[in-house]
Amino acid sequence: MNSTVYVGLGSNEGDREAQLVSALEALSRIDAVAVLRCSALFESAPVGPPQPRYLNAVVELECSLPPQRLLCILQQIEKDLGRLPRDGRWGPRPIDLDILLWPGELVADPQLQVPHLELHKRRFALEPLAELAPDEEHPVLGLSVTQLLAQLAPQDVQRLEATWWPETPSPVTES
Ligand code: A4P
Ligand code: MG
Repeated sequence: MNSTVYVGLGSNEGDREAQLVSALEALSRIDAVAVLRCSALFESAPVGPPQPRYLNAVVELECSLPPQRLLCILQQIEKDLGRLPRDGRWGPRPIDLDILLWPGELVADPQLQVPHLELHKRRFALEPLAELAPDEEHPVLGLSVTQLLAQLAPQDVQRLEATWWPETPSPVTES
C-alpha cells in the first residue's frame, strides 16, 4: 500500500546545494519511492553546537515501504553522499535525511520515532513542511503544522529563491 511521507533534508558541510540535489536524485531512483513535491529551500541558523548554517527543505514522497525500511534507505543515501559516523549528534554533516511526518503512522522504536521527536520545536523543518502539508496533524500533539508553527518562537530561518532547486507544487519528474 502506498503512503505519503514527509522527509526533511539538511546540509551544512561541503557543497550544500549539490548534496541536496544529489539526495533528491537518489530518492527519485528508488523503485518503491516517488518524489511528489518539494518545498522551497530555506537557509537556517544551526540548532545545536556552533557550526555552519544549514540549507533545509522538505520533500513529499509516495512510498510503498514500511518506515524502518525507508529509514535504512535514507541512511544508505547519507553514507553514499559522504556522511561519516564521526559527524556526531547534531554536528555538521554533508546531508541529513529525517522522516518528519508519516500521516497514519506512529512509530516509537528505539531506532525510529515518527513523527520526528524534535519536529514541533524546529522552524527549519516546520516552515518547509507547511508549504506542502499545512493542515496535516501531528498525531501526538493533535495540532496541525500551521498551529505548531504559530506557537513557536522566532528562529533565524530564511526562505530562498533558488532557480536551481525544483521547488514544486507539481510532481518532480525523474531524470
Ligand atoms: N532516528 C530516530 N527517528 C528518526 C527519524 N524520524 N528520521 C534515529 C531519521 N532518523 C531517525 O540520527 C541518529 C539516529 O536517529 C539514527 O540512527 C536513526 O535511527 P543521525 O542522523 O545519525 O544523527 P543526528 O541527525 O545528528 O541526530 P538526530 O537526533 O536525528 O538529529 P537531527 O534531529 O537530525 O538534527 N540545525 C538546522 N538549522 N538545520 C538542520 O537541519 N539538523 C540537525 C540534526 C541539528 N541542527 C540543525 C539541523
Ligand atoms: Mg538525522
